[in-house]
Amino acid sequence: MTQMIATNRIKAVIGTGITGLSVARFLVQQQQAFVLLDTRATPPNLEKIKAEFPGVQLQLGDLDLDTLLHCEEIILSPGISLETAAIAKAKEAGISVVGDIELFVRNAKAPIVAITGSNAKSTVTTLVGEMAAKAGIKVAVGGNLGTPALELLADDIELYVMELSSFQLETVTKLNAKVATILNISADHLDRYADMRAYILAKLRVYFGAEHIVVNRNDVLTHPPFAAGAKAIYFGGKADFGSFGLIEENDEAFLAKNLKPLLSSRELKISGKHNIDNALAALALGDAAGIPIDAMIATLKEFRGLHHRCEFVATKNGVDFYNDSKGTNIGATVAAIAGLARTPAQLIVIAGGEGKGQDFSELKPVLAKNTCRLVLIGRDAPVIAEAVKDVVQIEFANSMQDAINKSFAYANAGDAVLLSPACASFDMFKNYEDRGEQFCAAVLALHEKGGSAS
Ligand code: UMA
Ligand code: ADP
Repeated sequence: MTQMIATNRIKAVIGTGITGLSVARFLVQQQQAFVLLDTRATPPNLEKIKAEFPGVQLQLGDLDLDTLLHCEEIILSPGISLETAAIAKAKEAGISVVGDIELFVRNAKAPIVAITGSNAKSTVTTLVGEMAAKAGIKVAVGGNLGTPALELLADDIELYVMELSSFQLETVTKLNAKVATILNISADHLDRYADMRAYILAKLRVYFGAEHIVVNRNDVLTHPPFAAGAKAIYFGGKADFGSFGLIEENDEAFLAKNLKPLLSSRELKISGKHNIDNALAALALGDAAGIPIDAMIATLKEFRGLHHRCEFVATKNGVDFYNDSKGTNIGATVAAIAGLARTPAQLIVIAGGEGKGQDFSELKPVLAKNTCRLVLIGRDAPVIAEAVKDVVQIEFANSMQDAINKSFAYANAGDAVLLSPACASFDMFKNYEDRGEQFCAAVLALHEKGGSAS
């Protein structure tokens, strides 16, 4: 391998996370020489890399521009921005900079369903994957969801269902998806992008070369500024031709294709109005990808949602508890509150953590419209309180246990308690999963008022 990297056909793989590892393995299979770089002095997977790729040159710390300029192509991990000085300079000098998704697209032999958006990506990706599997299609599901794209490549796969982040889309030239969607857009990752425009432009790349595009009728930011011959299918809102929407009849809502009802929203196991949108999006994507309607309906009747996403935990003294720890930005928490509010009964929302510089006044309309009460935790609790104090009653709590105790004390039978932080978790917890697990454990251990622990 060391001799191979002396040639000018060398590639540079940047990042030793799970993406970088998957790229390195792929290049070994292709008998392609590469050098591996990571900007950190002690990055992850070092031992694994040394054992698995013993001859490969490893460069740690500040990226060496000279090395990059001597490579025919740079394969960048999603956690590193294209704006990083050495990468921007190499690009300017004419070196191709791509990501693992570009390599995946060049090598995938089956159609791709490509799913991005600020929220709901994992839920919809999983749903479409389960719909395809139910129909007997040999499907591979991954991307930002967990399994890196290149690890999914196999000759017998009939359909790829891919969750793609804006970071991954930045380095894609032409995705050529069979079906592509941006589910919704709200502020996120503004620590990486100069502004919302730059973030949205990255997301829009999902539509490049798509045969069908699935568009959220209620979110204009997801609409492509170009049509480029793709067939558009809408989801959300009232049922209509060319769309997957809702038919409301006597207090009941039916999910429909064009104007034909498919199933009642009451048959869904996932909670909240926003999950009806997610079900409609999955139907639209699956339909365009050729998944039979019957298999999709059967999946929707069984799918219980993913852990930590508006997940029902327990009822205590008539109070329902929901864990939405994955609600890590304002857009997610707005959807969770709107989806689960039960006015005139109260929705007590536990929020807070690391606020990532978001403008929390964007929570005001949904808090004002519904009967809510806020219990705030974490570092940015005072920032959130300052932004929304005019429209909602607020309490502070110093731990998850304290937040649950306070919420339970305020709640009456018929009310609900929702953990949907609108923030990152790292100030108090290992990650969002840890935060959700602590919430669930404390809820399950609650002593019912006037009864014994259950
Ligand atoms: N890093 C450096 N120097 C480097 C390379 C990476 O400091 O040279 C840092 C990055 O800034 C980042 C961390 O290392 O903080 C991980 O970056 P990475 O690109 O090596 O990440 P991977 O481990 O390969 O995981 C990536 C996705 N991570 C990111 O985009 C940050 C994973 O999404 C994804 O599951 C995986 O590829 C497989 O496709 C995670 C994520 O947080 C879940 N995604 C963001 C989100 O969902 O909001 C976009
Ligand atoms: P992602 O992979 O995009 O983070 P998830 O499916 O993991 O998406 O859901 C993350 C959070 O997004 C959920 O916990 C919920 O708060 C919120 N959410 C779910 N569906 C929607 C939707 N349709 N619109 C806005 N927010 C949503």
